[in-house]
Amino acid sequence: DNNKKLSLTARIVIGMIAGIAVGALLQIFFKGSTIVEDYLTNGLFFIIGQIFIASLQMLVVPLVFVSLVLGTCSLSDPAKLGRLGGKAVGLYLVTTAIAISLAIAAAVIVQPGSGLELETEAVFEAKEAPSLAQVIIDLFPTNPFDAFASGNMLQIIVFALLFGIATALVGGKPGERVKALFEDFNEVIMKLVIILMNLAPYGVFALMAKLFSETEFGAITSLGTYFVLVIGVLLAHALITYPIILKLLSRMNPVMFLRKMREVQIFGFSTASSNATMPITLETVTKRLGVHNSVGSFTVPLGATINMDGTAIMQGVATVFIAQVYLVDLSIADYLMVVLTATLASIGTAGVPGVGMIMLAMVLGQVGLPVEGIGLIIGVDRLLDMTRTAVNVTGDAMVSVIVAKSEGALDEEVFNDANADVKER
Ligand code: DAS
Repeated sequence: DNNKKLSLTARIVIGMIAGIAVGALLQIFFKGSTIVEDYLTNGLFFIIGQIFIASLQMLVVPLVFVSLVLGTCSLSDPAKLGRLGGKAVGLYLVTTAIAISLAIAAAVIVQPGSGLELETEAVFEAKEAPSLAQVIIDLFPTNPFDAFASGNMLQIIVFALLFGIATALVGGKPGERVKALFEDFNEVIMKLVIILMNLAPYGVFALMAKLFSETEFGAITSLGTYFVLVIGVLLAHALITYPIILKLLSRMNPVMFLRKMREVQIFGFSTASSNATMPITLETVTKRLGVHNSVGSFTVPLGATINMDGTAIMQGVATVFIAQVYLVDLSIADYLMVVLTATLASIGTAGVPGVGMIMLAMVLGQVGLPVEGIGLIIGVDRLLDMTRTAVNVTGDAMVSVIVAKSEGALDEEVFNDANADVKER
């Protein structure tokens, strides 16, 4: 029965640790062996890892559309949506601003970049940060099927909201039938999510084994202070800021919250993609944390797209670090511009691997720092990307709980039940 079978979380943790161990051993004992490289690192591990991530991403668009239409047409009154949206977006922006301010303060105190002479690698061109007007205009899909095909998350969210509101307004037989249809679809897709979660130990193993068998950790030593500082602020944000905010705004138990978020954080860490992790975030938020689908189906996809506290933390530290290496003195106004640009830049970009570096180019451009400064830190960014993605998804879940609680849409019994939904897994 259940307690004999290892819990899914345990199996995923074992998969992660085994992957790291195997990868490290291969790097230590079989360095440069083409057999290992061709048949394992770039062979078996690569294939299994990519299939695992693809299978998660495969579910994102159908899951977001179906769960959000269902969630929206289940709302008692559509006016609630405005309140919900306002609270969610407000909290996402505030937590991101807190995150980046923490990061800048820490970097100004620790001075990770002072006295460093580093050569830079070639980097990409800085894209202009999107204007707020453009971001708002881009929210509305001219063709929903194109939004689906390109995975334009914000446009899918807007279309699903409109479709759900219209379904609720139609009411009567047609409304009921559409709602019933989406309820059944949602059950099926959620079952798919559970099936994929059971494949996670192997997928996480493969991702970790590949990463640790090929990553040169030497670069970290020369950027040690920068690397440790980013990790430190990320941990502080997840283990101190979030528990304080959760306790203050929802009175729910932060320890129970973080315990239940472990799996989601491992998915975020191993995939380095909030988007790919979204099905797990949504399943955990609704089935284990007790957030009603009418809230979670909106706040989780929205958060995965516009809420990236971990990314903002890296950008805060990286900006100060690069300014220090290039001996540029940033003023308070510059730092405020960094906070504003990083927050705005995170709204327009989806949660996929490496997007933080691309947004960093926008931030540097806005304060007149040399974009090639990214070349200094890109070498250690993979591990930092994984860690900050785990923080990003934690923030999405936390805001979902707070908003649900404030809307009376949080099942506190489920939240406080350590074994909620374990049997399903
Ligand atoms: N990997 C991004 C995410 O999925 C974060 C980042 O690139 O900074 O949230």
